[in-house]
Amino acid sequence: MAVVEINFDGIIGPSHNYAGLSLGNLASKRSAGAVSQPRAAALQGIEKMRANLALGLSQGIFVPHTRPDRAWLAELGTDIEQADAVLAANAMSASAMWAANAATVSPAPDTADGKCHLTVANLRTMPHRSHEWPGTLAQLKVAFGADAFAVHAPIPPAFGDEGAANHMRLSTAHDERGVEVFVYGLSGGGFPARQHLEASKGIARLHRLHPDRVIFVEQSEEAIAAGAFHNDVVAVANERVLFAHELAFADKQSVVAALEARVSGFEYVEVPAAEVPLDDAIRSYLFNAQLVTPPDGLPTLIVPSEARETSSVWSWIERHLAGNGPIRRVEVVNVRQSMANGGGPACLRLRVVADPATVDQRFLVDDDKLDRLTEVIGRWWPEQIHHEELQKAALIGEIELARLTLLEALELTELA
Ligand code: SUG
Repeated sequence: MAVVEINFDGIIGPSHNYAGLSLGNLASKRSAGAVSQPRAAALQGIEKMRANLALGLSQGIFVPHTRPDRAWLAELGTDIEQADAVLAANAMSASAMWAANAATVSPAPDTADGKCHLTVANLRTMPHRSHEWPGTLAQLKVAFGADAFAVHAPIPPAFGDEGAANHMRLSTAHDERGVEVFVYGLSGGGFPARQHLEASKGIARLHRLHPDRVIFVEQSEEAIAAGAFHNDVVAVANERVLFAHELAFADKQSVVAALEARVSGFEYVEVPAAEVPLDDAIRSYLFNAQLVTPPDGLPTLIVPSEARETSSVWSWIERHLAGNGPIRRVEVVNVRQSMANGGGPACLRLRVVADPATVDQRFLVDDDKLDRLTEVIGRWWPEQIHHEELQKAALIGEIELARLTLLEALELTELA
């Protein structure tokens, strides 16, 4: 089989909750203290994958991490029973669901050694995310253990790296040589800039990318300050198309010029602030959409329901579809539980361009496997979590058992 784009979605874990841990992520702050619904959340994620399969796309999964992360708490000299409430919430977060932050991926056509390179993200800016990488790395090593891949350890924590959420790839087709765009932040006003230029440069070197086919782009301070804590909240690329908000980049002209010079048939689709204010774009996650090319060839934007409910955004989409723009179809998915802590359709997935035959098949799904996952989640995932319950023994027991049951169903108990 040929090299295709596979979307690996993080299965939303049984500890999914609203602890409000992410400074600079406005949805996370808005939802702090709300009652979460892990079962409904995970089932929403499964339905999104089902919709992608129905479009003819290749679909993979990553499994939830061990929560609470007892090893991490032990490194801090405590445990889940004794830890103070905030530290306990940091150890219980299901944030690994947002697979766009799992790793940065450079597919084989772009690299000097013809391997698909993956660097696990260190996620060092947010404490609750900083301990994801060992669990992610363990999965990447199994899923991408074949010779076709090179899996790298995280960039040293001196430099923040948040993975594919700050990385875009443009190419005439997925299996053609591409240009990789690394977006970093210098300042975010009152909010942290999570992606550091040194980290991005390190990844480009480790992945053996040709310097002429790599572009480093500064994210605009205004976008970060408005709540775009990752570039994928204000921009998304697929094949020849870059779809971005007018205020996404510090120096838009140079990004567009660099891509025009390097990608044949490059198309830039810009949404002006006058039509969709930055706040509307961020609240609706118009750009945290999956921009994909299904086998029927119609470039498709998979947006969250919130995009349809935001009038400026939906009007822009309708005008674009009615005109002759490059996005030819829009699909709406319900991922409200994830959206409520700032994770849209694109946050939930990691794109890997590879031959599916080279991936450990346990990480790939079809409708039957999704049916089995639905059963496990429907039976074992907690229905709801009140924020004050995060340290309760009964809930913790339920969460640990749920994860183990899932690993058994997927025959992935080596990750237990
Ligand atoms: O890192 N939210 C995640 C959302 C990640 C979205 N990913 C991409 N844009 N690719 C984050 O801010 C919320 C945690 C909480 O509310 O407790 C959280 O971690």
